[in-house]
Amino acid sequence: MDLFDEIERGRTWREELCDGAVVLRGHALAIEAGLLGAIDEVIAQAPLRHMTTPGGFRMSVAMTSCGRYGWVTDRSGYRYDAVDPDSGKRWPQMPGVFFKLAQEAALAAGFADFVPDACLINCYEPGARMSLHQDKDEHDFRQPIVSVSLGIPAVFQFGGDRREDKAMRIPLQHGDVVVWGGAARLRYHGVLALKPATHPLLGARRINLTFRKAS
Ligand code: MD3
Ligand code: FE
Repeated sequence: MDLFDEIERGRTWREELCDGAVVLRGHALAIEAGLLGAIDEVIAQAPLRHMTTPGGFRMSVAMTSCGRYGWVTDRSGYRYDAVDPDSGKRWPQMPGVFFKLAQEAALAAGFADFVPDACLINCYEPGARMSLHQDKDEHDFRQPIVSVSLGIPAVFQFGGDRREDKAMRIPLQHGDVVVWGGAARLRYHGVLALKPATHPLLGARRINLTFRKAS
């Protein structure tokens, strides 16, 4: 069954946030077991870690990556790197179930031929947050970013083109997939501190996958 059948049957639905940003509510639910198994396999090879920002702060979100490139931050700055600095090895391959979901979601939002080469895995525990930022480390901003939310709920902040612009608050739940492209691609965004909660499959954690074309 593909995405379009799922929408027709009412198991998932779409919400357009603005030009270029589409929420596919519940779209990852049908493959949650496959996603969680693949996440465990990636994390076994490239463990989640709390990285340090260039300013010297420890991030409250634990991260790892898979695919050709991973996103890293340390005292020297932010970058995509083909090598995991913790292991000195390449990042784990992007699982097929990840790639297929990202490509299909992008297509449903009008972005044909999305070929992600990086998947960042963010893990939040209650209290963890991500302050407003832009995603600008990729080469081609015509390529969208696809995000997949799993586990306990979060409130996503979707701002404007300037940090001071007022941000919309969008609740994101287990199974929600969002495609951020076009005019939305460079907007400021963040995640409010997570409230304590437990999810039947993930416990007191939220895992967010973001698919990017870094190169
Ligand atoms: C809107 N992650 O990893 S995903 C990030 O929930 C990041 O972990 C958040 O922001 C998280 O960089 C949000 C949703 C998201 C991702 C990229 C975007 C929204 C975006 C890029 C442009 C606009
Ligand atoms: Fe981001």
